[in-house]
Amino acid sequence: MSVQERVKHGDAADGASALGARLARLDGAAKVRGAATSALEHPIEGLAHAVTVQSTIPAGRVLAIDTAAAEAAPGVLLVLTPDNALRLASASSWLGTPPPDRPYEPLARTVTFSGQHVAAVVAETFEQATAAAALVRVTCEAAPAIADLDDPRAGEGLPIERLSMAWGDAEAALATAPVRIERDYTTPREYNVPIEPNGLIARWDGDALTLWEPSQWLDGMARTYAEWFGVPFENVRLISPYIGGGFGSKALAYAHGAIAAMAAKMLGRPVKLAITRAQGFTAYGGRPATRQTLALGATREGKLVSIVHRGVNETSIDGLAVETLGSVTAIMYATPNFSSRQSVVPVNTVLPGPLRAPGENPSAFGIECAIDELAWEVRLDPLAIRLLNYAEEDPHARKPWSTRQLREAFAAGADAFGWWERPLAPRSMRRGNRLIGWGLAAGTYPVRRTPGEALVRILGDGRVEVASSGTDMGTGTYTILAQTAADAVGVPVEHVTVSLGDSALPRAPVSGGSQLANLMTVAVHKAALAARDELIGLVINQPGSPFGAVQANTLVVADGFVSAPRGDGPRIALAELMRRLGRERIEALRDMLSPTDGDYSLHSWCAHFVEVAVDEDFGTVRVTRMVSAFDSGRLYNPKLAESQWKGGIIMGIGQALLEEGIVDPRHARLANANLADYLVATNADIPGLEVISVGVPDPHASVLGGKGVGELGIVGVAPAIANAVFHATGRRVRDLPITLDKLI
Ligand code: MCN
Ligand code: MOS
Repeated sequence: MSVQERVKHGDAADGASALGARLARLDGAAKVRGAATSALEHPIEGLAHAVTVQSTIPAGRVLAIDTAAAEAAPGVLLVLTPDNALRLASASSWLGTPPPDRPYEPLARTVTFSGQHVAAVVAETFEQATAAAALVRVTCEAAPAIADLDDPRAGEGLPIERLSMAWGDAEAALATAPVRIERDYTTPREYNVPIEPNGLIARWDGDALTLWEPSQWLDGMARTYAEWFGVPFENVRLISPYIGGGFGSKALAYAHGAIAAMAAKMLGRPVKLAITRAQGFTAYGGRPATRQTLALGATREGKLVSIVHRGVNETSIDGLAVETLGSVTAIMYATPNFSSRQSVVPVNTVLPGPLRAPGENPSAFGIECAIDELAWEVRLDPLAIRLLNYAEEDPHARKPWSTRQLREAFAAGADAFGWWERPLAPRSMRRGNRLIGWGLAAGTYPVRRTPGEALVRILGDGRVEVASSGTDMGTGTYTILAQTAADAVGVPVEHVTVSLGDSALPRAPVSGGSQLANLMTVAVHKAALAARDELIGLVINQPGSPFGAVQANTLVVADGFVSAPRGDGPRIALAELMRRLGRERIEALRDMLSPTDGDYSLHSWCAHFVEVAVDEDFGTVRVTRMVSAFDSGRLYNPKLAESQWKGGIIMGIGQALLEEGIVDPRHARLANANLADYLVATNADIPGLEVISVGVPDPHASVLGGKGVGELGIVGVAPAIANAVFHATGRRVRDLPITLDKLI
């Protein structure tokens, strides 16, 4: 269906396709018809296939690798081990910190986790490589391992001083507070399992490397490959126009990428390496397990006087992953005394990575459960205690909020849910043998900003092109950028072509931290206005111009035509003007910066209201109803923003009730590295979800008024469900997921 037809079918309100309209995804048809080619589907001539050999021990040394049998197996082209591997250089960190001056070894000699790549086999077919990989004999000397946070060898951990936050005297205020609670909350390892598994095709042409690899950050990943192989950045081209989700797992280049690119270089042939679903649990890390202790001190009326917070998360033995557990704790509620400290505990796992709302998500689980426990302690309604302790400014940064429509979110959510009917005491509602409970929790996510550019080009035929190395994970980037350019230039949205997902295009920041929409719309808006203004300037100044007598800034560009302000002059199509100018293109490249005035604390906010039904006999929990209200500022496309919020909520329901990486303490190995045993939410787990926008344009977050959307939805869902389960059953489950064994 063309955009025009979709508009007629009511996908876009009032035929509007401008920024803010409910335009359906422009890439939607290609995605559902299978026409959106995934990285690994690219038909590349002469492809060889790589399969890695993984360690079966969690810690120790590789003593010897016997490759003879594998080398003799049918179709085998190369068996890679640390001994014949190419020498690679270390790459800069995620934040661009220069690399240490030592080689990077994607095949490990020293094993630090079970599943680590220690060798790789490249063969003519995937089946031959898989069969030969099973013939590689690895001899190891095992060392004692630390399985997880509960391992007696784990120790107290390493403090992360830069995350310490304190004001007032939290310990003293806690000690004298009339009401005190102190509780521990834990979240297990959780994994990124997007529908499209990771993997890549790597091909060298001389010293130029082309990679077809799903990517949330083409620029950053291309830089990593360039540094590993010691070639200029321009020599690396990463191509990723469509990706089947990532949730944080596709922002960086991993060891398997280095292995595939190395094999391709050594063989002089393109190499494909597909990460299997099982390998998706060890080829990159998910959210680390976390433990938080929250002590709240309050008056008898429920007003906070102190919060003492301690958080710890797992990291890997030789890498640092920090899940910022105090991030929501420090800003959600007003308290005169506060202290938060964080530490990490190295365990034998792959380096944990980002998973939808890293930091904020588990942080909210702690504080949003704890405030609920305090509410019950002082017999106050959970919404009332949140309003009583509402933070009128950022309590940590001591700055005004740019916008904080959290009160509005509470009100709108409560009204739509019917919260006001809620009986205070737990176990007061039931339907047959099912106990009914209502819970709520708030969430937040910061507005982040990193640099980048976008290019907008008006073509000779009046069409408009947008180009950037940014990505669309299913979020809607293609669509909102077409809307932005159409608006700013003044053409119908179907005259705009958006090119994304190619590192050769102007550099974009990571599609992570819920920042891409705000940053890219600003850059495209600026570039589109610049290109349009240049066109108008040229038109007005052309000898014999029909608009020669008109003031440039009064000309109207709309629907692909330029006309005089009151419609009393000529009305000429962009294509015709370009022809008269003899121009094939007019283009502008602009950055993503929004001018800022004043110093504000920038965040998006939400409130989730949940009804659960808990089977009294079996302890099974079902979410039966949910209403969530969001402040993401101005929405660039409400249809897509709502879909993003719902996606986050669905993941949050899975997190609350199902998702749990189970570590076998004997082998420090994940026991459920597959989608049959690592459960994510399916349609049957999800009730009707009502989402409400209460945002107002935030001029400080972006000149276009938007705040983050993609990660916000998940934050606060798990505590809202835990709080509802308490209300249903009177049982407080502080360890996710809330499974039936914890309730019976
Ligand atoms: N949007 C809007 N109005 C705004 C802001 C955003 O309408 N003011 C809409 C747009 O359609 C935009 C989308 O929301 O494309 C997401 O925008 P934003 O919040 O800026 O997030 P990013 O574009 O940076 O996307 C990344 C974010 C993150 S960090 C994770 S994790 C995540 C998420 O988006 N992973 C996803 N959503 C996902 N959605 C899908 N389908 N798959 C993933 O892997
Ligand atoms: Mo999102 S976890 O920041 O990619």
